[in-house]
Amino acid sequence: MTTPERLTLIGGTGSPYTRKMVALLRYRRIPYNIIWGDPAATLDAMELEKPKPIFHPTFLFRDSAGAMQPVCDSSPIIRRLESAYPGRSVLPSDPALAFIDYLIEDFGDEWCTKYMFHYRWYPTEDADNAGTLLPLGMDVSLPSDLLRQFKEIFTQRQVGRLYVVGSNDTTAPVIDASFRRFLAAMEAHLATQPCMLGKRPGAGDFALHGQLTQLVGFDPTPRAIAHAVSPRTVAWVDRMEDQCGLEPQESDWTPLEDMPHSLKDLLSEIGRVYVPALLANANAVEAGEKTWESTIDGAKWTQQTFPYQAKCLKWINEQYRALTGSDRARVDAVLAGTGCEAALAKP
Ligand SMILES: N[C@@H](CCC(=O)N[C@@H](CS)C(=O)NCC(=O)O)C(=O)O
Repeated sequence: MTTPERLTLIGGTGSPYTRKMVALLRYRRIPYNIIWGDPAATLDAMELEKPKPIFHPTFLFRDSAGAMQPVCDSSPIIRRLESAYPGRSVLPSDPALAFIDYLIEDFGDEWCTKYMFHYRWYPTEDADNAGTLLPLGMDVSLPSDLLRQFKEIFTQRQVGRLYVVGSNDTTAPVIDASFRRFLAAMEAHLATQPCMLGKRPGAGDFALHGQLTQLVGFDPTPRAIAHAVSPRTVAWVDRMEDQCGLEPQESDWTPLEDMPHSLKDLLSEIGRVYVPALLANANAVEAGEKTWESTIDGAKWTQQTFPYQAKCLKWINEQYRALTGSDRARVDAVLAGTGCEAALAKP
């Protein structure tokens, strides 16, 4: 009997998407080999062609001809793994619930990452921490003089990129207020059930977990905020790291109609900050503008246009339109008054 091949991925300890996927692989009991390192350098050493764009993590999938294909982007990879490895699904079987999970996953990947990047490089103390630890995460034996050089170059580059995600002196208080409201919503929600949509994790839990491994476990400023605002979230991040011992049942998804009110608070945060950003970004992509400006939570927001996030909005709408009329009505009832409805108005 041949043992099935272990799945290989390349990524970093300081990468929220790597941590999202490692936790997911553990929960799904998918045998994996992780190579801690830079995907581009690792693929070069393996003489494999690099995907464009290349991200942490990069997965290696064998194609039908038996060749290794490097693949990036966690959300489609999650769907691919669902068909390749049956059981312990992270996608709720109720399509209406699956839509809410999708929305939470997208928010985790695309908005919570703003908390992550902002706190990592905006406060001096955090930039100093990341500048030292990220290169060491790639090579713990890095000689000290090289570490100093890397730290300087890398910190300068990342701090210089803050404006790209919309982090600046004007938006810093908006990002901070959003992070605190998000944590307060998590605190209330986790007091009612251990996962976002019941007693078993969905893709959305893993997306939030990935970003929170950094916000709680790596960067000092958001760590202190998380400990002060939501001890339940702090404990949740550690538990989510390895859920291989959970035996999920179908009944562990909370029926949409029985969700605690705290889910609404989480969705309201998505509607308050992420949905306006998605809409303004999509308009900018349509108009061919390289940057966009909008009002988010009452403050002026400027950032670079991301074609990828216009696709996110399109995918959300495709998922929504694929629902039957009655499931759409169930989703509408949950989203009513959260501000998320505005994302679904695109033709
Ligand atoms: N949508 C992608 C995003 C992954 C991503 O943005 N990864 C970051 C690191 S956490 C990255 O590799 N950025 C490119 C770079 O830093 O050069 C996913 O879900 O996997």
